[in-house]
Amino acid sequence: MAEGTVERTLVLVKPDGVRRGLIGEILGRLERKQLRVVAAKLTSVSSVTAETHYAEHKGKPFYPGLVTHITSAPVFAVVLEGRSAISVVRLITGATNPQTAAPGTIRGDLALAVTPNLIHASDSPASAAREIALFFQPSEFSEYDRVGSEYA
Ligand code: IDP
Ligand code: MG
Repeated sequence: MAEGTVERTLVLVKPDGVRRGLIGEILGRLERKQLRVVAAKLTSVSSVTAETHYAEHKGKPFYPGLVTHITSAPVFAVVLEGRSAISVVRLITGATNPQTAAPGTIRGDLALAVTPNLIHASDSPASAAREIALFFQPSEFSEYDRVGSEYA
């Protein structure tokens, strides 16, 4: 079986996760999977950034509430790197609706409502590239040797 291409993906701990004090819990799960944090910051999302980030959902009934939520308090934005990082992070995140997300996933274990579902995770290489560029400048990335990286 192929080992998987090394990818980068954007994770946002959404305002509900920040306000509930779950940044560490959420990032801990992703770090223990051996994903590498290559950029990270606590940041407020402007309305313009929110509308750009969620452009694909414009016009849907939940869109206004989604923009209101993501701009309601800071998010913790992280770029994670690793083999098949995009699909691996989506699996650990769980289904969009926390009420049906599998136990063992972040949403399945820790959330209940749909809009405040703790975490955003890029869903494809194209989305990841677009979203990473929306939240981070090239100068915000760091390179380092992670202990145990020979097993990741
Ligand atoms: P995803 O975050 O699992 O990729 P998307 O379909 O891309 O899910 O939707 C983006 C976000 O919009 C969700 O994470 C959730 O916060 C919100 N959302 C999606 N569908 C609904 C809905 O039916 N009701 C309320 N909020 C929703
Ligand atoms: Mg999505």
